[in-house]
Order: sequence, then C-alpha cells, then structure tokens
Amino acid sequence: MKIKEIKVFVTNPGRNFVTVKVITEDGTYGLGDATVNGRELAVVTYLEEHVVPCLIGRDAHSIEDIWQYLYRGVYWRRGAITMASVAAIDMALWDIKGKVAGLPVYQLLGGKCRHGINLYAHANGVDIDDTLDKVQECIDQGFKAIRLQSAIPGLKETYGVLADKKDYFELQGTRPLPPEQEWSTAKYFKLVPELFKKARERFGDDIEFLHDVHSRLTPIESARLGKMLEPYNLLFLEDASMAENQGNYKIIRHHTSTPLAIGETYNTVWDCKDLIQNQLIDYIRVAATHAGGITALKKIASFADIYNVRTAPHGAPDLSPICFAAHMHLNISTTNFGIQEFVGFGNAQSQTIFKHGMRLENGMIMLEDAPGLGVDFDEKEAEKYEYKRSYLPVSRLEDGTLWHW
Ligand code: CS2
Ligand code: MG
Repeated sequence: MKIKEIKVFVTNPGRNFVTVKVITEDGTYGLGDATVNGRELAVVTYLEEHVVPCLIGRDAHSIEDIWQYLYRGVYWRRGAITMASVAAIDMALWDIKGKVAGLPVYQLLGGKCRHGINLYAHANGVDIDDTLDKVQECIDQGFKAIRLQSAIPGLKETYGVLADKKDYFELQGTRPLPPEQEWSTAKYFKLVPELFKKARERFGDDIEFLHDVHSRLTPIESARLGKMLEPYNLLFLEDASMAENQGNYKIIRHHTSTPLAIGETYNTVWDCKDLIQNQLIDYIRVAATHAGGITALKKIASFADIYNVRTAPHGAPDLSPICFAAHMHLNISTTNFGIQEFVGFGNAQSQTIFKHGMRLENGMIMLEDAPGLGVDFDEKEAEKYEYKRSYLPVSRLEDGTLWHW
C-alpha cells in the first residue's frame, strides 16, 4: 500500500489549523493534525520541504518504521515543529490502517476499556462570581468536572479571560501581534483560594474542580498554592510551574498532596520521563499533535501506567478535531486514562470543514464505530478560510518584566 501523495492544508475558520492528508495508490486517505499555535507555517514548510519527499512510495502500513524514520532517522530530533510533523503523518497512517481494516483505530489499539470518555469543561470568568455562574452553566450542560479560571481584579487580561469579557480562545486571528497581559503572583494568591472556597460553598463536594496555573509560579510558590487549595480537593492543579525543569516538581510534590498535572508543551517521553518515573505528577497531559502522534502517546501512557500516572490529554481549541479524535481512540483504549479536557467541537465554520460522529452525552464523549479516526476534512470548505498570522499573548509583571504565559 504505497503512499502516492501527501497534501498539507492551512485553514482559518476562526483560528489556524494545519491538516495533513496522506493518500495511497488505491485512493485510501488518512488525516492528521499538525497545528502549532502561533507557528503554523513553520510546520507546513517542515512537512512540505523535508518530510513529504521522503515518504512518497513508502508502505503506508509501516507506521512504526515511518515514525522511527522521521524521529530517529533525523539528526535534529524533538521540538514542537518536528514532532507535530511526525505526529500528523502518524495519525494519518493510523487513520488509513483503520480504514483498510474496516475498524475504528481504538480497536487496533486494544479495544475499549470503558464505554465513554470523561471530560472536564472550562469556566472562565471576569471575576469570582462570573466564574461561578459559568460553573453553573457547565453543570447544567451535564459536566461533572470543571476547570475554573478567573481574571484577577486590577490586572490587564489575565490568563483565561481577555478584555471585553472575551474568552482568549475567541481572539485568535483578531490581533496581528501578540497581545500583552499583566501578572502579579500576590494578587493571584488573594483570588484563587477564595475562588475555590466559594465554589465549594456554592456547588458542594460532588463536582470535580481543576485549575491551570499556566506555569506562572516559581516552584515554592506552586507548593504554597497547592497547600492553600488542599481543603478544596482539586482533581488536579495543572502546569503549577515551568515545564522545562522537571526538578521543579520535586519541590512542589514535597509540600502538597494536591494532585499535579503537566505536559501540554512536551514533545517526547524524554520531557516527562523523570516526572513519571519519580512519581512527581499524577496526570500526564501530552497531546497527540505535539508529542509525536498516536504511536508515541500509546507508549508514554504505558510507561506512565507503571508509575500510577494517568493520562489527561490537552484539549484546547488550537488542536483540531483530528487530534481530538486521535485522543478519543487513545482514551477509550488506555487503561490508565484519567480525564479529557474539552472546550466544544469548534465554531460553526470549523464544523463545516471537520466532520465527525463524536457525540457529547452527560459530560462524556461517546464514539461511533466508523473505520479509522472517524473524521473527514472538506477541502473546498477549508479553502474559503485563509491563513491569518496570529499569536498567543505574552505576559509581563507589573514592572514590565517579561513573564511566563
Ligand atoms: C491551555 C491551552 O487548555 C489549556 O490547558 O493551557 O489553552 C494553551 O494555552 C493553548 O493550547 C496554547 O496553544
Ligand atoms: Mg493548560
């Protein structure tokens, strides 16, 4: 089953997505997501110039060998751009294999370990009361786990919420240069314990709460936050401190029993090997698109299982429905799956481009039994929405120092 052609598409139905289509000689095709938020065209060039020419004529069934060829066979390994390219090809090849077998990908990964996939939704508010009202909306929609983020009074555009009460997800593509936000750990510390105290008072103990620190604290500050939040029993605290230094988590872990999650920016198992094998985290959040695809995530999950670490794949809207579907096939067939982040299936335009049969039911995703990944991509629709340069925000301390976003 030789690979005949590989196409790379960029479309912007409200935000940029890079999609790869691998086509075999008999016309079977598979799809992959290669979106790296804010650096999209770098992946397109990497794929078109350096990957596609090497794959034409290769056997589409040789998923592991092609993965090794694109990873081990390249001197410059790792990094978001390289791994998103490897990932997109890998997803597309699993999609093809499923279509040829007439089976959904999860069957090829070992079959179902559960009937549905538990999700956590987002409640982002401009202040505590607004955030709590959003929590109520999530509960009304059937969600049983919710991530709470509130803007911090007195700071410009804090993480999770931007000016004009807009969710930061909506703003992609509307500003030509990175928007700037402000950060103050002191002000954040006044707000966050209060947010969760009020949330527990209003909603009781039966709902799971989560929170994303977005790497803005030093390790010892994260440790303090984890302690302060212990009474409110979080499912996990995400990205408590900078991801690059795995040693940070030794300090945090030493001081708090609040469960810890990290991994959305990791590109390979090497980025989280120490965290996992030293049991410094509870959830690993690597995404199929950014950490080398289904092949790599399956291996990371098996490694994590040995150390009681569960998976909680990144589910932000800058991952396309193809990546989301890849996560669903992994989630349903992975014994140590924990929870999946979910922010909806995208806007109306996006849903005309990416078509799928995944269903939301009572805070869970249910999968249909379509062969492959179960997502289709409408090229004609995609052409209507041109790429727009767009950036994530940057964050500065109140004195102007550039900080983590
Ligand atoms: C966030 C992401 O969903 C999350 O947990 O951290 O929204 C993240 O900021 C973006 O995906 C970055 O591209
Ligand atoms: Mg996050």
